[in-house]
Amino acid sequence: MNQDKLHLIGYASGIAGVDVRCGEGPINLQSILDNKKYSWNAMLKPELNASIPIEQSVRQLCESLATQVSQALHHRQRLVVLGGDHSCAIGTWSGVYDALHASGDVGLIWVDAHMDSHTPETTHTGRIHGMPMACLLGHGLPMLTRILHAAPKVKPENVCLIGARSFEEGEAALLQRLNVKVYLMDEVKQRGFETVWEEAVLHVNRHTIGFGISLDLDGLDPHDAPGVDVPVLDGIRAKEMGDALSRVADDPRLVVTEIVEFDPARDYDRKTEKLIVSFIEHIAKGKPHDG
Ligand SMILES: [Mn+2]
Repeated sequence: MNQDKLHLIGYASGIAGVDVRCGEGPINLQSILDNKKYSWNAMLKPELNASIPIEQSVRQLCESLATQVSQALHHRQRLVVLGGDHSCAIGTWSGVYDALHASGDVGLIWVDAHMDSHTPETTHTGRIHGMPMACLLGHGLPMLTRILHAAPKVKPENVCLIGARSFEEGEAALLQRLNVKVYLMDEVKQRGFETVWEEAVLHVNRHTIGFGISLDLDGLDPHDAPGVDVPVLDGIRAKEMGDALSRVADDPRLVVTEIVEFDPARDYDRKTEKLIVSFIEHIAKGKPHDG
């Protein structure tokens, strides 16, 4: 196995989000990324069958993703998961849990304009892409919280949210009750992204054997990343995010990076597409893990 190669998994689904065309994101990226530099482990697609409820399809897809992620980690591959809507996080971090929980807990930095911490009790839209953070913390539909294992996949003290600026009371209340560290966008602007990011890296590494990144592109400023379904003004600048990814790419504690919510149909000038490619290149330049 070539340990230098960066491995990619596509979650080609937008069925849990606002616009199903979000599912085209990883397919679009697969067509332009150089196959000599990257190894695609899988391109997961939802079963299109109107008689299956969406949550059932999402569960199946996330279970496949979790299995793929776990296998990649068992083979010590350096891995990036590409969405697709953010429901893929349920699969990604369930797979990380499956592979690593015997060794210890894994931390998670979640960059997002939203909190994604709704449960069926608090959601206004019913969409699962607004629920993955809650699911991973063990709150929500059992069919989504119990993928591969019944246990919660991350512990609240090991999670950091960065960039939130559009959220509802119910989900904010859940995160507050669980004492999850949240850097609202106001704080990011006041203190600077780099400062907040470095603090977050320390936070998620305090009690863990490593950490992951879940990057929802809508956490970025829509001027920099227009190709998303739920843009919110005044986000993190792409340059700062890219610099942060460059800095952590060499960090042996970085387990998996996930980049989600790319919708090519809403992109213009291929701006978001080029940005994602540059992010993946930053991560690919990092040193491979010691065997
Ligand atoms: Mn999200």
